[in-house]
Amino acid sequence: LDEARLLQSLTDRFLQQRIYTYVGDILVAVNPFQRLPLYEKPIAEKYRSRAKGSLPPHIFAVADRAYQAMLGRLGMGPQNQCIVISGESGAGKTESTKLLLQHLMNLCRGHSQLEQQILQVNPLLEAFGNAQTVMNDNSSRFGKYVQLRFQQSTVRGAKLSEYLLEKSRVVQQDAGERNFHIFYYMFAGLSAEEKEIYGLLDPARYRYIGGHSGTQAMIECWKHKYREVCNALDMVGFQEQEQVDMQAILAGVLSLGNVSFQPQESNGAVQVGEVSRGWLKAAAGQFGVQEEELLSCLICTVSVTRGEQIQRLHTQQQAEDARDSIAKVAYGRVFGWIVCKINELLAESVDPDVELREIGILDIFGFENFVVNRFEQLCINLANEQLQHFFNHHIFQLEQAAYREEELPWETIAFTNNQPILDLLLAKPLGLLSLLDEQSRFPQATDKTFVDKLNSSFKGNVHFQLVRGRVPSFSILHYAGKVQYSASGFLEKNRDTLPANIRGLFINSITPLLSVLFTATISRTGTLMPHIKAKVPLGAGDNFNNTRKQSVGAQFRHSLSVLMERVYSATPHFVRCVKPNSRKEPGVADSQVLLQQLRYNGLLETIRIRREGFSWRPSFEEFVQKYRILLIKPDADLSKESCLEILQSTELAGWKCGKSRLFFKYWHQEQLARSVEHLEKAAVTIQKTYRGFRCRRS
Ligand code: AD9
Ligand code: MG
Repeated sequence: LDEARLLQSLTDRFLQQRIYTYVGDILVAVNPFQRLPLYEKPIAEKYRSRAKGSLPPHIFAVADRAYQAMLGRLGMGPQNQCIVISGESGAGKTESTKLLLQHLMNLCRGHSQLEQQILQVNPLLEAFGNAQTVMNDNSSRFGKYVQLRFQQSTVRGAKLSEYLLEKSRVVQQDAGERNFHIFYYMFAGLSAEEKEIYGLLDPARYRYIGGHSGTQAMIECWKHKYREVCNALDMVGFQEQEQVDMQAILAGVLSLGNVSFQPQESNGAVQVGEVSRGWLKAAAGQFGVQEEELLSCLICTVSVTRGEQIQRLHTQQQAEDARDSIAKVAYGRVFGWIVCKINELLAESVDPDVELREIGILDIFGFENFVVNRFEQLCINLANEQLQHFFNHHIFQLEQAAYREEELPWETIAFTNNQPILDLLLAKPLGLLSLLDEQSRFPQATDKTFVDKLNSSFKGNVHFQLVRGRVPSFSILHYAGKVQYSASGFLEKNRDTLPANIRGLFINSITPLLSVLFTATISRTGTLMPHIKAKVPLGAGDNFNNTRKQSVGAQFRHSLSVLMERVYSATPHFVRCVKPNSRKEPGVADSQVLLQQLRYNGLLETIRIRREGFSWRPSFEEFVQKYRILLIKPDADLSKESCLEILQSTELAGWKCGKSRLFFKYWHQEQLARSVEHLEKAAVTIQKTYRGFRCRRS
């Protein structure tokens, strides 16, 4: 099998609307960009406890396999599972996640309230965390890891971890992009009276949503989505007052965005004109704070040095930055709070002694390369590098190391290891993020001095390129291609400081939710802990004026390493999403676009290792314990000889025997499971017949 044939095969299948293909035990999903009749109930019913090879490849089969494996029905004992979905922006990760969740809930079959709540989490998160970008109309602007917790076959709880929401989108979007969906949904879905309550006017007037309104068809769709969000909020368990407060904060953010400033007058303070006063008043009203206090946060910074309050007046630029910081922090905190609230509402309530098993699903923001790439893209692409590394580690490194250790005859398969890129970004103390932190601590440092530092540190590094031009920039050669980053704003975004007076302003808000958001901190387990003095709010991604500041880069690095620990400790299932073309068109396969993804995904090497490799490697003891039933010899000793005896009694071919374990292809496991099933059925039949025979005799 070569590259051309793999491409041909995927293309042919795609054009016949067969979008799913297995590469060994990895599922490749080509985005159809249209609804296909693949997910109806009768089809879902088929993918229930079925051997993988017996039905066409499907995302439901991945869910089924993870579920069966979690329950220990695939011969390895019950184990935590994780499903890792990767692919560039717009490739179909979030859609795949939804289908996986839907099928997993279907497999539990309890129709419980919890299952319904879990399914409602997605529309909620998408409304607040997704937005239209040039690469995807419904692009995830945050990463998420959903952990479903099971007690035997029943789901008992769910936990959500959220990674780095792209808060900057609240205040700025590039051409062809939009703000977070929820803003448009609100305008389309709120009644005239409700809009009046929230002080919302014509959407075309708001700067933060770029004056965008939509076509009539879009507005209809948004209206429908708004109702979906409200239903989801109700279903998951958000109180009515919380929902009202949440929308008031969002309306306040929009009004605040329209406040503009004129240059300083003689007293040195920036001026706010008549029209802006109106917007300021509206924002203060929605935030439940005093207009003058809000104004003071915009036009000056207050700091306390040796017990003395020092007031520093803002320039026009600083006032605009303060306005945008308030908008970003308010939105970011609402999002963080939604996630915490979901975690509180969906947490399992079981006896701590009950052992729960877990299936995690990872859906992050895909690899991005825009015309202008910023700090956010660097973080997003770093997360994708990590994931690619995990994939390589699991598929190539671990596997080949195991063959060597067990002295199996094996010809090493080369793969592109992206460790050098991870080192470039993450190494301490000389990786890019560390250098950024170091520069962020110098008050005099600028984005330019940061790039100079990078240029001198990474001279000669093949993954780093210097870019000459007016704006300080640099390029990184990622596993998925070269990306040029504009360094403007890197230092500020990494520091992400929030002046103490802004925090004070919101703590004193009469809008209960705002006050909670700024008093509470978010614990390391992702729950909201009100009235605890804020330390470093994890996940919320912003810093207060306190001594133990942690940069955004450092927080992100930490949360990525926690995530990696989680996925490394579970049995992974991989779904590789690919985009058939860059124009979001159904039925069009662009071979260049496809080929590029197949190459950087390492799919060709994956095919080789999957064809030649052995995905299931039980020890001799494990194997005999599980399959001695096939010999009908309960006392068979746990030795290599017993293993061979068992295997000779079956028709299995193509397995290998190492020093301490056996090596099987993934389908062997299914064949063995079927043999056991047959034997058990036969035993039951014999028992019944024997009983019937005894009855008749007596
Ligand atoms: V990003 O990294 O979050 O920007 P994703 O998540 O990989 O990206 P997403 O799942 O949002 O991409 O898919 C993009 C669009 O493709 C969706 O909005 C759908 O319109 C379309 N899509 C993807 N998968 C399917 C599918 N299985 N069936 C139908 C699909 N449409
Ligand atoms: Mg997505």
